[in-house]
Amino acid sequence: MFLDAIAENCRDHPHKTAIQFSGGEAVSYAQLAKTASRTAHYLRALGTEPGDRVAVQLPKCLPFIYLHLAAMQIGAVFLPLNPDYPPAELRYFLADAGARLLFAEMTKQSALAEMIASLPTLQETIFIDADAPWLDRVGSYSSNPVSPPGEPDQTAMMLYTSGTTSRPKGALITHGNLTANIEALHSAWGWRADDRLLHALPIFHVHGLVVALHGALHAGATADLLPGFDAEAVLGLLQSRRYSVFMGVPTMHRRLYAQAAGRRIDLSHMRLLTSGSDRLPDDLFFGYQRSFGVTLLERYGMTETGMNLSNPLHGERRVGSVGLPLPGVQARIADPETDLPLPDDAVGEVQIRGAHVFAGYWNQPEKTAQAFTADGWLRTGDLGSRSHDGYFTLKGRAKDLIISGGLNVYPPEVELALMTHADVAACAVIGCPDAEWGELVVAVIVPKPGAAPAADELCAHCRERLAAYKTPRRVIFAADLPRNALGKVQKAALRGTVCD
Ligand code: MCA
Repeated sequence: MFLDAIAENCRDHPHKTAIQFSGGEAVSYAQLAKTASRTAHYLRALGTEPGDRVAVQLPKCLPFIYLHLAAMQIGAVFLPLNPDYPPAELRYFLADAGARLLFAEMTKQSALAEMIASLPTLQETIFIDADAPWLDRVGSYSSNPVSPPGEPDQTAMMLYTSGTTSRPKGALITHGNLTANIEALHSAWGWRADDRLLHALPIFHVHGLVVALHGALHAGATADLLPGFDAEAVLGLLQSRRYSVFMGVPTMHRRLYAQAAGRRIDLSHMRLLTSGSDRLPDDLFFGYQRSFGVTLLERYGMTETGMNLSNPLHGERRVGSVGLPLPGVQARIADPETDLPLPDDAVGEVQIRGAHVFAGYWNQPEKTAQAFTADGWLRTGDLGSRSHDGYFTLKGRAKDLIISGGLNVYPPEVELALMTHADVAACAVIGCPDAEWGELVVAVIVPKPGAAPAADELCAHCRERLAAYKTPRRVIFAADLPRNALGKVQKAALRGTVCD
C-alpha cells in the first residue's frame, strides 16, 4: 500500500531528503517517518480512533504533511480544508463530516470561536502556529512506527466536492484507491528515486497532495515545496536545472509562459512537466514547445478517482487530448441517457471504472448510487470522445460547473449564497471564458422591485459565506433571466449574451 511504500523508502534511504519546505531545513526520509510516527502517537493520545475524521485547515506547511501521514497511519480519516474557507463555509464541512478534531491556524482563533462552540461533534480544536517547530508539540511522543491499516477498503481521506444540485459532498477515498492511483502514475510517468519535484500547488486537493506529493514520496524522490505559486520565482527555479518534475494547472502555465515574454528559455532538462485540473488551451501547448523546448503532458482526473487518463511519457502527446487510460483504469464514452457505450469519435459522457475509483459519498447513499451506472461505471459528468487509436478528448460538461484557475466552482452554491441577500429576486451564475483563469465566475442578478444592490455589496455578501475563488468576479444586472418552458434558467443562452 502507499504508506508501506513510504515506510520502505524510509528504511532504504533514511538520509535522503524527502521534503524541503520553502528553502528551509531539509527533512530526510528518516525524519519524515519518525515525526509522522510521533504525530500518530500524539493523535492517539488526543483520543483519535480509527474512522474519526481529523480536519486540517492549515496553510501549506510541514505540520499539515505530518498530520496527513499520521492520521492515515492510525486509520483515521484525513479531511483537508482550504484555508480560505470563511467560518460559515468551514462550519458546513465540519458539521457534515462530524469531524472530531480540527487543526487550524493560530491567527483564526477568535474568528472561529463562535462557530466551534456551535458544533457538538467537534471535540477538540487545536490552533497551531504553522511556522513553530512541530517537534515542540510532538517531540515527547514515541517515534516507534505505527502499522498502517492493512485493509485496502478502509477510508484514508475525505475530500469535499460540490454538487450540481446540492451542498458539497464528502468523497471517501480509500487506502486501496490511493495505492492504485499512485502505482499507475509511478509506472506511467516513470517516477524515479532521483527525481526532484518543484511543488507549487496547494496541498488540500488531489492534484497537489496525491498526484504530486504522494508521487514523489512513493518514488523515494525529493519534493521541494513552495508555500504558493509565484511565476517569476518558479520560472527561475525551473531554469536552475535542479528539478526534473513540475506539475501545474493551466493558469500557472499561462503565467509562466507570460513570464517568459517570448524569450526562449530552455527547460528541456525537465523530465516531466504536466498540466491538469482544467483543459490546456492549444496555444499554451504550442507556446511551451516554442518558448521552453518542452511538450506539456496533459492528463485528466477528478477528486472521486484521482488520475484517469494521461498523455504518454514516451510517444505522442496529442494537443487538445487528455490521452489514454492509465494502467488499471478502464475508460469509455457512453450515452449519458442510456449508459450504453458509443463508437469511436462519438461525443458522450466519459465513464470510468477501476480500483482507484472512490468508495462513495459520506452519508449520501442516494448520491453515491446516482454517481454510478448499473454496471459500476462512474459517471464523470464530463463529455468527451475517443479516437480510433484510443486518445480521449474532452468536449464540455454535462454538469453545471465552472473551472477557475484549476478550481471547481459549482454555480448552485454561489447562487444559494446570493439568494440569501435581501435585494436579490433571482440570479444565475455562469462561467465566462478568460485567457488567464480559464473561466471567470460571473453572476447575473435580477434585483427585487425597487431594490438597487451594488455589485460590490453582493460580492462582499458572497465572500462572507464562500471562499474567494467562488466569489463572482463580475456582476451583471438584468430585468429577468432567460428560462425554458419548465422555468429552468437557460445558462447557455445567458453565456451567449453575457460573456464577451
Ligand atoms: C486565487 N483566487 C482565485 C483563484 N485562486 N480566484 C478564482 N479562481 C482561482 N483558482 C483569488 C485570490 O483569492 C485573490 O482574491 C485573487 O483571486 C487573485 O489572486 P492571485 O494572487 O492572482 O492568485 P494566486 O494566489 O496566484 O492563485 C492562482 C493559482 C491558484 C496559483 C492558479 O488558484 C492555484 O494554486 N490553483 C490550483 C488549484 C488546484 O490545485 N486545483 C486542483 C483541484 P482576492 O483578490 O479577493 O484576495 S482539481 C483536482 O485535484 C483534480 C483531481 C485534478 O484533476 O487535478
